Amino acid sequence: MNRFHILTLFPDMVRDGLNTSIIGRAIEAGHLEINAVNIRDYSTNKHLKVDDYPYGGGAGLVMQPEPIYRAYQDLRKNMKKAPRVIYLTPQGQVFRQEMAKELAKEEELVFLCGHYEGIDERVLEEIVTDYVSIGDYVLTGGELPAMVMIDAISRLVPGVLNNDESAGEESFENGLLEYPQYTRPPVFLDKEVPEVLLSGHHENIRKWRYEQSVKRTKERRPDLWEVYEKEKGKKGE
Ligand code: 6GU
Repeated sequence: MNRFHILTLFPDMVRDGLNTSIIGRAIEAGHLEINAVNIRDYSTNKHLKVDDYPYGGGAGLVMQPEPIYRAYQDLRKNMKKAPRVIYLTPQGQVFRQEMAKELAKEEELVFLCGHYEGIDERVLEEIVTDYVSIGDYVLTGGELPAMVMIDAISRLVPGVLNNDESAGEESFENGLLEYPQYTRPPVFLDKEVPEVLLSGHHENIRKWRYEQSVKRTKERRPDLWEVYEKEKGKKGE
């Protein structure tokens, strides 16, 4: 069982976004738990204010440290050890499958979602263990990145995917992009399904799929292909 705590000003967005399809089913089955915490609930301001103008001037508002710190402490008191706290920021390390695998081993994770022009640095220094970005572009908040990470991590948690879903052959599992897939009908817009897939010859199918993976990776992700070739060299293949 994995428990995800999300500190956010938009808890409904995270709850609704993760309550569907495979992740929703896994929550229902008790493999995952999503605890979306509203940072605003920890404001002591009479207007429930959680942000203020940046010292030194500049555009936008900065999230204040106290409500976030109180929300974190409230979580922490129910945990045996200090959890990893992931702050979603374009200034973080870029999220990859390897990191998803590593984080899937953690029983509990805390995601801190910022908004506006960011969060007061002092609370980040105090509680954040990992700064993570989901790619080189700027989003309006950390909620979508947190949901992206939770989806990628969850499907690696035992029991979340069923046998049909968890092939382990998908893109990045072997460093190559996945081969093309086909289903019925056998002919669509005059295009036939590749004959080898109808042959029942498992070894030929395996070889064809590998070749397609290589071709696709070279064409679409030459950067990944370069890494794959280097790794092959190291393994002496
Ligand atoms: Cl994690 N947060 C925001 N606000 N923008 C991003 C991001 C994260 N990753 C890429 N862009």
